[in-house]
Amino acid sequence: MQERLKELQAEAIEKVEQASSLKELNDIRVAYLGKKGPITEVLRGMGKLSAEERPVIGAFANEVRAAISAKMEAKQAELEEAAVQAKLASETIDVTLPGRPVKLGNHHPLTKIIEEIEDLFIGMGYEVAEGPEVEQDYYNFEALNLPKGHPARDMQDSFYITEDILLRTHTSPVQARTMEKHEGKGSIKIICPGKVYRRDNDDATHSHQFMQIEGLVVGENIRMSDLKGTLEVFAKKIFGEDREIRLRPSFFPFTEPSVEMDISCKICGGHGCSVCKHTGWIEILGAGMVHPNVLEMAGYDSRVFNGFAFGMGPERIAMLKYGVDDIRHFYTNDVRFLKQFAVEE
Ligand code: 2U9
Repeated sequence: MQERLKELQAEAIEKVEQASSLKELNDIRVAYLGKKGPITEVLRGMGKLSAEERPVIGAFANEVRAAISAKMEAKQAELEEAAVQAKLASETIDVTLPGRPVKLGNHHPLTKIIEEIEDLFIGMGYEVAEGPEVEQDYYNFEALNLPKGHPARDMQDSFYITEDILLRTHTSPVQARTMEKHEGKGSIKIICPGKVYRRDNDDATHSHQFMQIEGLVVGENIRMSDLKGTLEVFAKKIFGEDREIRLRPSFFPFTEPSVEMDISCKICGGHGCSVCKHTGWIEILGAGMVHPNVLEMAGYDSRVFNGFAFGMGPERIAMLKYGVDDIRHFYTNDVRFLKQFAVEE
C-alpha cells in the first residue's frame, strides 16, 4: 500500500509540474485529492491492515496529500505570477515610441475660393448676406425684372416645388430681399455666396447644384467706373497682379448696361492657347448697373439711387485657378481629389 501511495505522489507531482494553466491544476487536484481519487481508493483497503500498520499508513497518506498540495500551491503561485507578468507585458506602452501622425483634414477647394473672395470684399467694406435656398418665384425672378412668361426664365430651367416656390437658380434673390429690407433708404454693399440649383444634365462644366457669389452696391452716385475698378481689384487679387481685364457689352434683365468681364489668360499671357480657346481671354463673370425697374420694385427711388451688381461661379473660378477639368469633382467627395488642396505642411 505504501508503494502505491509513493507511485501516486510521484505521478501527481509530475503532472503538477507539467501543468500549464490554473484549470489544468484544478483538474489534477480533483483527480488525485478528491473523494473519488486514487489515494482515497487505496485507503479503502486500510481495513485489511493490522492495528499497528493502520496509523502508519494513515499518516503516510496524509504526508502524500500534503506533498501534492504543497506542490500545487507553488505551481498555482507560479502560474498566477506568470499571468500577471503576461498581462503587464501585453499592456506595456513604450512611451519612447514616436506619436502616430494625426491626419489633418483640409478645406474643400470651393470653400477656399469662397472664403478668399469673401475676405477680399469684406476688406473693401462689403458685408456677407445669405438667404433661403427654397425661394419664392417673386424674389427669384419677378423682383429681378423677369416677369412670368419672360423668355429669359427658360434659360434657367428650375426645380419648382409648387407654382410659386422653387429652388433658387441664383443668389440674386438675397440682394432683392436685402434691398427690400432697406425700404428705399441707405446704401448697400453686400456679397451673397450660396448654393443654387438648375435643372440641367450634369457634365464636365454643368452641375444641377452649384455655387454662386453675387455682389450688390447701391448708393446715390455709383458709376460704371466704380464697377470696373472693383472688378479689376478682384481679378488681380484672385488671379494675379499681372492679369489684365476687359469688359464686353452683354445683356442681363436685371442690369443695364450689362457687361461680361474677361481676364487675360494666365497660361499664354494673352497670345492664345487651349485654355483660352486661342482668344487670349477667359470669361470670368457677368455684371452691370442695377436696372431701374429692379431698384423701383425693391422700393428704391431710381432717380436718386443707383448701383452695380456682379455674379460669378466659384466652381469656374476654382477650375481656372486650380486647373480642375470637371466640375463634378467638386461634388463626388473623392478624397484623392480633395486632399490635393491641403495647405502645405
Ligand atoms: C439684383 C440686381 C442685379 C447679378 C448679376 C450676373 C450679372 C451674372 C452669372 C455669372 C455666372 C451667374 O454663376 S453664373 O452662372 N451672373 O452674369 N449676375 S449681374 O445682378 C443682380 C443681382 C441682384 C437685385
